[in-house]
Amino acid sequence: MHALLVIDVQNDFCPSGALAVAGGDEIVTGINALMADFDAVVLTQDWHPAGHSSFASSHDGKAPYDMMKMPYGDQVLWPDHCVQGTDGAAFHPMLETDRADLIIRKGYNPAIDSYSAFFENDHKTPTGLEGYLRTRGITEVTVVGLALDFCVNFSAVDAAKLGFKVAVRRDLCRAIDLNGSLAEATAGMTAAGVALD
Ligand code: VGL
Ligand code: ZN
Repeated sequence: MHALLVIDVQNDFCPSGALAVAGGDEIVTGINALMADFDAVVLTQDWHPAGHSSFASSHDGKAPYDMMKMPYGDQVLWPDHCVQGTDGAAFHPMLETDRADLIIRKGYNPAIDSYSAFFENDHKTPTGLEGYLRTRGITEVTVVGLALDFCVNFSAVDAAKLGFKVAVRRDLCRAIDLNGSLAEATAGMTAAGVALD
């Protein structure tokens, strides 16, 4: 059984959004077309409370894209984005959300960011997605969405570490590419055994 995992195709990651990823909206039609080919479709939604610890605005003297040491490791500080209930946190209006079997939210813990669909950024706290996929008999996952070098990357690597067979369709992803993050993500996914299509 094979699941399509659609990562964070939300307004704030599309052009004119708060954390716009170049070309983020170009992948929506292709993702919609892919949905019918899978046994399960799962969407993730970045879903932060206002004042989230990953926002630069939550820390005196910090600017977006600065780094900060958190108890769980290094964290990029982002512009405020995907605040729960806002239009920026909503899915892109053209994304066929009605076809999703499951929508899983992440990043709701004020103190920890969550790039991966499987674990928060402490790499320990589960989101519950692993159990959902296993109990549905899923062994294989194809990952698409935003952003390739952050949430797609962490989700794909965690899925591979958990023993799923994983492919990333890079034509249906777009990257932020911050300080070499895309090259690092590509190397990390390859090392983890993720097939990069
Ligand atoms: C993401 C940065 C912050 C992503 C989410 O979806 O890749 N990136 N929050
Ligand atoms: Zn976020």
